[in-house]
This record gives sequence, C-alpha cells and structure tokens, in this order.
Amino acid sequence: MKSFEVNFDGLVGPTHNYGGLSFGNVASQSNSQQASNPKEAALQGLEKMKALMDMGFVQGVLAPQERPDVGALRSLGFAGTDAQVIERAAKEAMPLLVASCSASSMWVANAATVSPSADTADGRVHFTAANLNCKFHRSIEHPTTSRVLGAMFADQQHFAHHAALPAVAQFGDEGAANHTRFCRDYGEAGVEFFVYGRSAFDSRYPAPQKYPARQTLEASQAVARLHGLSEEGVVFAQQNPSVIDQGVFHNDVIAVGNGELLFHHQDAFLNTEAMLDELRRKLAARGAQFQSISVPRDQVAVEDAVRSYLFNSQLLSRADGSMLLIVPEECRANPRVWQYLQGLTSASGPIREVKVFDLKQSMQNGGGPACLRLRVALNETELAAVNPGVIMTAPLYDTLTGWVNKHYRDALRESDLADPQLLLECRTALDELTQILKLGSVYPFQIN
Ligand code: SUG
Repeated sequence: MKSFEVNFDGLVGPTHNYGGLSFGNVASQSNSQQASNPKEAALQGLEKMKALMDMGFVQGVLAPQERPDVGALRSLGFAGTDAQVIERAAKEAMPLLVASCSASSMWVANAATVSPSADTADGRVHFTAANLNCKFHRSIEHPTTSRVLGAMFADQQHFAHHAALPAVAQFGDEGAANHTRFCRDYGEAGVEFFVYGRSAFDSRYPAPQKYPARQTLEASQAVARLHGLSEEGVVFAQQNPSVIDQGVFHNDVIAVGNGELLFHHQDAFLNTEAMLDELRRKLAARGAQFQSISVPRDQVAVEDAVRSYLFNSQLLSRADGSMLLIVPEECRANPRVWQYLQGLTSASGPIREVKVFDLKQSMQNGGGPACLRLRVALNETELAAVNPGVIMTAPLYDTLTGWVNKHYRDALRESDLADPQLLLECRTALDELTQILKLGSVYPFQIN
C-alpha cells in the first residue's frame, strides 16, 4: 500500500500581529509592536502550500482559531457583552487583550504530536493536542485545536485523539516542534524522536538559565505512552540548554529530520554521540539506515541558525528518493548560511535542492516554514478517510486566496485590537471558512 507524508499548513488568522508575547523567542521579542499585515501573512502561507502541491506533494490546510478569544477574557473576569469584554480588557489589561488576539495557532507544528499507524499499538494514527502551557496566549489554543483535528480526522477506525496533557509546567508540551519521526518508508514502522528541554521531576538533568525550556521529558514520555509506542520505537534526547538560552525555544529551530536523515546543528543536543548511536541501532532493527548531517559551529554559528531559521526548514522526500529543503528567505540573506547551503547541495549527499520562500510576516514572530506545518504520515486508506475539504487543490487555493482578500486587513497595530469590529470581521470570515473547509461547527461562537 502506498503511503505519504502529508503537510497540513496552518492558515494564518485575520488577527496576525506582533504582540511580543514569547519570552525566549528572539524574533517575537524584537519585532514587538510593529505593524503587521495579516493579509500578506496569509497569502505568503497559501503560496507555500500551493507551491508544494504543484510539486506533487499532498498538502492540507489547518484552520486558524477564533480571536479575540472572548471566552479566555471572560475566564479572567471581564464581563458584559462581547464588545464590553474587549473594551474593558483594553482599558484595564492590554497585555491580556493582546494575548487573547494572537494568531499563534498558525504555527501548527505546535498543534499536536502525531504518531503514524505503523508505530502505534492499536494500528491507528494518534494525535495528542499540545497544551502549550509555557505561554498564556498559546495555552488557550488546544480546545479548538482538538475540535479542528477531530473534524479533519474524524474516522475513529483510523484516528485516535488524546486531549492535551495536564495544564501545568511539569507537563509542558509543544507538540511536533519537539518530535521527529525517522523511517525507511512512511508506511513502515519507524523510530519517534522526542526532544525535551528539561526534566520536571528529576533535578539531575541540566536546564537553561535564561529562557524557559518549554518541553519536559515527562510530557514527551506521556505522549509516547498515550500513543502506544514501543520501547524500540522511541528515542528521547535532551536539547542543549545553552542553545535554548540563545533563542532555540523549540528543537525545530536547530534540527529537522525526515526519512532516514537528521539534519542538525553541532550544538543542538546533549550527549549527541550516544543519542545518534541509539537512533542508528533502533532504525537498523527496523531495516532503515540512519544518517545524520551535523552542521559545524565554525561554519554556521547558533546565532546564525536562530536568525536565518536554517533548521526550521521542511525536509521533503522526492519521488526519486532525493531530498528537497524548503527554507525561508532569511537563509539567502545570511552569507554564511547561504554559502553552507550551496556546499550542501553540490555535495553528493541526500539533500539535492534548496527552495526559498518569503514568509517574512510569520518569520518576524519566530515562525518559519517548519513551524507552519503539521506532518501526518498516512497510508492510502487513511488518506481516503481524511475530510477531503482540507486537502489542497487548485480550486481550493483560489477560493482561499479570494477569502483572504475579502476578509483580511492589510495592517494591524496594537490599538486596532481594541476595535470590537475586528471580532465581528473574524467571526464572519471563520464562519465562511468552516463551510469552505467543510469542518462543521468548531469555533466557540458556533457552538456556544
Ligand atoms: O510559540 N511565536 C511562536 C512561534 C512558534 C514557532 N513554532 C515552532 N518553532 N514550531 C511561539 O513562540 C509570537 C507571538 C507574538 O509575539 O505576537 C509567538 O507566539
């Protein structure tokens, strides 16, 4: 049976703005308060989806969330009509209004962790929504994420959904951004690689000093248990705390994997050699030949990796078995990174081509090509069971670009977030979107 890796990209929501909300994420902090362009952001994302579809990859779409999240503001004590809730929050607690307006659900690499059916005990594809509880603005995503994923992957014969882990820092879980799967073929049993930033229950593990480690070992272990993964099918590795302190807030800012290949920075992990040996051994037992490409710090410093998002790239397998790397424009702008990439593709290694995309609107909040996609490996039967409304086609691309052009603003500043009209605009747009993507009722305004 044929199998695929399907990339479901987050559609950027109409309230995309630069709120400076993510301590430890250099781009989010340094672009705080700049005017954003939600229309351009959404169109840039759609262009990437269309390009991948045109190259022959199966591409999906993941819907954005309802923002401002009036329900979140009500839970914090703001009362009255929806317009009054927003007005009071703007007057009394602007940072909370900004957080409740974030379009951060676009970075769907953080929506959930996904284990393909070949890896799980019950032979279903398992999803665990990420609690994202390190940041308030992200911690409010998972209830809607669960409903949207439930509407996309509804068939219980093939898909199993788990609620987010307990909402405490000890189980901080950031989803697929800290999870990679290696395999020979997408449909064969693979090895799932979980990367954590600290242990919540064992003080012997080192931890970063300056910025938070968002993912804990215990959260990663819980997800592996929930998904029914076997001991021989998992590897847990610790991120190097010193790179977290340099702005590597998720592992996908310093490493990316696909198939039998891990492409990573030399300084990405702790105990790198032992970890690579474990991956090699466990993959060999599954008939796969693990390879890694380590990028030396004297060619690309961690700072260059963080600025350019070299590793926040999409590593895709082409029909001829070679790999393609999708990188953001910022990689071309960095001479050291660009030179490295030239050498990488001219060598006889597995990565043969680099394609560059302009994702500046998302990049300015710390979200590159890999942040914008959730990978779901599916066999033919499972793909046929996915809600067809969310699979990208040329007509759907046209419909979605028309929808963005009709509903989105081309400038958004902090003061605009207090405008009650913005909430109405968003709800109108999202109501139409659920019909376009055939999702049914998934948003709080549709179900309450
Ligand atoms: O969680 N930025 C996101 C970026 C997530 C990137 N995802 C991956 N690496 N997979 C975050 O820090 C910034 C929002 C703001 O400041 O307005 C933000 O949430």
